Amino acid sequence: MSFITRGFRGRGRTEDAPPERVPPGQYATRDFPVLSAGPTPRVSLDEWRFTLVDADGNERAWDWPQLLALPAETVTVDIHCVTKWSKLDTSWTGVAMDTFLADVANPGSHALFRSHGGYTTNLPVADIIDGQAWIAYQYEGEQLEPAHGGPARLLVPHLYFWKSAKWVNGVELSDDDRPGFWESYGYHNYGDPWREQRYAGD
Ligand SMILES: Nc1nc2c(c(=O)[nH]1)N[C@H]1C(S)=C(S)[C@@H](COP(=O)(O)O)O[C@H]1N2
Ligand SMILES: [Mo]
Repeated sequence: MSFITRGFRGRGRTEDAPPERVPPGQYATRDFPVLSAGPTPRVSLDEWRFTLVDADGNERAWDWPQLLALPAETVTVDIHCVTKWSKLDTSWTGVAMDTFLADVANPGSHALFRSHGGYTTNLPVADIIDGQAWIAYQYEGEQLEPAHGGPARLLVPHLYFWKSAKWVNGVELSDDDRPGFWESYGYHNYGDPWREQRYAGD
C-alpha cells in the first residue's frame, strides 16, 4: 500500500521524467501553468489576422480561414519556462513558420513577434525556420484556450517559453535585432534553456 500519491509531490512535479530531457535548473511538471504579463485578450476569429512584414517592408496577412487552409503539422515537444517548470511531451497543431516564409524573398536576420495586448519577443530568423517554430492553434487536439494563447500562439520549444508569444498577431522581419518585452527587462536576448540563458549576461 502506498500513501505517496501524485498530490503529495506538490505542484504536479514528476520524479519520473528522464533527466536528460530536463534542462539545468528546471523541474518537470504535469501541470500547465498560465503565465501572462497582463489580462487575457479575447480575440474573435472574425478579427483574427497574422501579419508578416518582410525585411523589405512588404506586408502580407492571413485571416483565420486562410490560416486553417495552410498545411498543418502536429508536433510533440518539451517546453521550458524560465520560472523553472518544464513540461514534456506536449502536443500542438499549427502551421510551421517555414510555410509563412516560403514566398519571402528577404527575411532579414531577425524577427520581432507581436501579440494582441502589446507583448513582443525577438528571435533570430535562423531559429524560426527549418521546422523549429509554429503558429499553433490546437493543444492536445483541442482548440487552444485563451489563457494559453488562443486563438493562436507562437510555439518555439527549443527556447525558453517566453519566446512563444501568446495571442500572436504578427511578425516583423528585419536586419535589426530589437529586444522584445522580457528581453528589454533584463531577460536573456536568446534564451537557450540548455545553456541556462535566463538573464542578460548568463
Ligand atoms: N502575449 C504574451 N505571450 C506570452 C506571455 C505574455 O505575457 N504575453 N508570457 C510568456 C511566458 S513568460 C511564458 S512562460 C509563456 C507561458 O505560456 P502559458 O501561459 O501557456 O504557460 O507564454 C509566453 N508568451
Ligand atoms: Mo515564462
